[in-house]
Amino acid sequence: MEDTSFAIHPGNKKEMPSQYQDIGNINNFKQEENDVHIICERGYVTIRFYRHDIVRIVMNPFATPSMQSSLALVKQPEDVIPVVQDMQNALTVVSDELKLTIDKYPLRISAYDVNDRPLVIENDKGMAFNEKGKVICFKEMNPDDHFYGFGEKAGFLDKRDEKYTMWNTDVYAPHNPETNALYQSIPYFMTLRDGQAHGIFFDNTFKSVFDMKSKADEYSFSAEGGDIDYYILAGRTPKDVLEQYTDLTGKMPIPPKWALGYHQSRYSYKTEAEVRELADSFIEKGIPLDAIHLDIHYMDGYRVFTFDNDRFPDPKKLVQDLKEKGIRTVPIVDPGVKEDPEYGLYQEGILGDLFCKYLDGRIFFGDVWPGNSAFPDFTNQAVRRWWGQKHQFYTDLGIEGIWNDMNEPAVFNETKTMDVKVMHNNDGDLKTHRELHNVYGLYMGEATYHGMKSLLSGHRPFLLTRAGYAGVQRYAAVWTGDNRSFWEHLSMALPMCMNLGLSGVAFAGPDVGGFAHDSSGELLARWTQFGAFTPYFRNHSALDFARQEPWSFGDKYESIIKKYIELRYKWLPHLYTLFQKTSETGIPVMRPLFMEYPQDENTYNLSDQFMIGSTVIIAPVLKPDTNHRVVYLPKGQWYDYWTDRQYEGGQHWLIEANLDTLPIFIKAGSIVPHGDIKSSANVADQQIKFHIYPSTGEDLSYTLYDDDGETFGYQDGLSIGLDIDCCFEENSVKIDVNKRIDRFQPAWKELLFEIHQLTIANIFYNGSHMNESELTFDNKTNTTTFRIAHR
Ligand code: MIG
Repeated sequence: MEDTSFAIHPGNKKEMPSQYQDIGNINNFKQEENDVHIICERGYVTIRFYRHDIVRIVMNPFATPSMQSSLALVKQPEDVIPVVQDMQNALTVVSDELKLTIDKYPLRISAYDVNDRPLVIENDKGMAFNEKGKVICFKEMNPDDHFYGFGEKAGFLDKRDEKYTMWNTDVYAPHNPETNALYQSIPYFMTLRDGQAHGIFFDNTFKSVFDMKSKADEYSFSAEGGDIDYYILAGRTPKDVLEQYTDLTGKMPIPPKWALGYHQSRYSYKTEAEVRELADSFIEKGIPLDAIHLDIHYMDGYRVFTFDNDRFPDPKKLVQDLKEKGIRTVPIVDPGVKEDPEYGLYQEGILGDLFCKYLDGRIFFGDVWPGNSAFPDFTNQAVRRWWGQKHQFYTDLGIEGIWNDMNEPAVFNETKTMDVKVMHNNDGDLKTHRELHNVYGLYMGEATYHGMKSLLSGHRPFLLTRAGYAGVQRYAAVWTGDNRSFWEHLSMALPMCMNLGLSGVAFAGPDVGGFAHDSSGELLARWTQFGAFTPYFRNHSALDFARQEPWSFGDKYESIIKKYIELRYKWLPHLYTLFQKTSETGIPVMRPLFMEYPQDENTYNLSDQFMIGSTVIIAPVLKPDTNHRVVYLPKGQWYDYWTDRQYEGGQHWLIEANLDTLPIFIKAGSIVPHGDIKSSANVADQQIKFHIYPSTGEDLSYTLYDDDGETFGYQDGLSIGLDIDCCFEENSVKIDVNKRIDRFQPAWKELLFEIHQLTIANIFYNGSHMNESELTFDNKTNTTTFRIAHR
């Protein structure tokens, strides 16, 4: 009935709004080190400082909060003892960076930074609960508040006036503005107000709702059960908030380089012969490729940890042959284990009591690809170890990457998932699926990542996951599930990926070309242009829809698609450098413009262009038959990457972009390194070319990061940091190159320097004057180039 007009029948009854009870007045409080415990008329509150700029507030209506955390949390509280002052009508709780004012009658908590900048304010409403166990927290919404984050959500960049549910859901269709629960649940957001930011992380794994829409001057977050348990992150820049959030929930490891290359997938490449032919086509056509994904048809009757021997007679040889060509194999692994008494994995699961069960001991069975299936109870550490070690089946074949699908978990039934009454063992602390549903995928990710890591003897595993919760960045890259080959879905992927990045998930991307529905040459070309700059870059398409390999739509499109896949490889040294930074700071590679220009209102809901790092703007064309688009360039001077034409920022420009052109702008005053075009990411660059984009009166610098790209040696310092400093004087340019760290020796044979829009002959390299004969001056492009041997 949902999809006919009956849905809006005047006789339909609306659910009565639930009656919330406020927790009431403060009766009592006491301080214990980092904590302040407060007893109210109808509830208990604990306030705990994690850092001077991060405070956790927990409310339980019935008892002192247990202060347990979900798997999202990796941070232990630092030594922060707040100063508590008891005034007549209020308490103040103050650290070096945060100030809480807690009204007593009734309890209302408001947070300010040390400059008295209001962060979150409670007025007439605060924390409350209802008889069904639902908890809610109300906050004042300022007219100037803009909201970002919330993980993987449809819609535009700014989430003000939206209402979102967090409940990991397999949504084959539709993905549109009213689809508000998708595969990932990241109950976290950032508020930007007057150019300054703060964050809230609501660490509650029950189904939760964030409502920035129903009231003009109030927002709320609520959950079906559990405690109100949230962290205030003081900011004050958007970047600070990301650093704070990822200090709580973890940084991403540096991905193996090959994971940053181009990936080709299809549901499914069904036979060994087909996979070999695919790889050969890439090689013949000279299109770089780093990974081929094997979707569910590789398995024997969809049994995970098996290969179908008819279709894949010799998987080991296949994986090895591909690897010799620089191509990795990434098989899909779903959580559902086929109910089959003759299947070893199922036997182990039953005998070892490893599957999800009801409280009375019955195993939960659900229908998925293999038919009736049981689901590992990943909330038990022993189950995670078991599952992780099972991946030896894949690593023995030479596989280093795994693709986790259906881990919401998805089940083919009315509710689309496991019965919420299933009782997870959770290492003895029993909790229903209703409570742990949103973390099932995260636990599976933990199991898979650690299993693979322990099996790969020092090599970095790659994991791609569909479902997740806050903290998923520690284990996996995320693709945004079953989009369609719609231009609208290309457009939607930009804000979706930017908001994932703002939610700690820097390594994300959509299915390039669109998963379901038939793509077209033009759509695939435009989507590949965008994909070349998404952190994760995979072309994937579904059974029975138009094929989507780069050559599927004829030569004209193939050459454009190839050009942009190649461009990805040229840009890898820069992307890799940015990923390394993300692994330290949490600041995403792909970012909205407001992250760099938080004072510029034009950027607040800019959903159709994004930045790579702090110096590059990418503005894909998102409509068919369109050779132009409007690009917003913030204040400053910008170079067109293709033509070197300079644009004055602080305004909108109409930019021509035929099908062959992805608009890219480089900020004046920056340096962008390029590597070689190579067949796959692990082929060492012979040459690094530094593009230098001068800005009058500015000195430039860049630090290029590199390491072996495949081991964890970087954690022991096996890396290189190459500092480039560039100083412009009246008639000369001084370029200094220094190794900051050099325990890793890259294969580079030479370094090239291309100075754009410059006709000065006086160039000093590490102090010595370059002869004119060593310089190449190009009249057409107006650049000066020179090369230096590298040793
Ligand atoms: O219910 O494995 O999102 O990427 O190709 C469909 C088959 C199951 C959903 C994934 C998609 C994958 C497909 N899977």
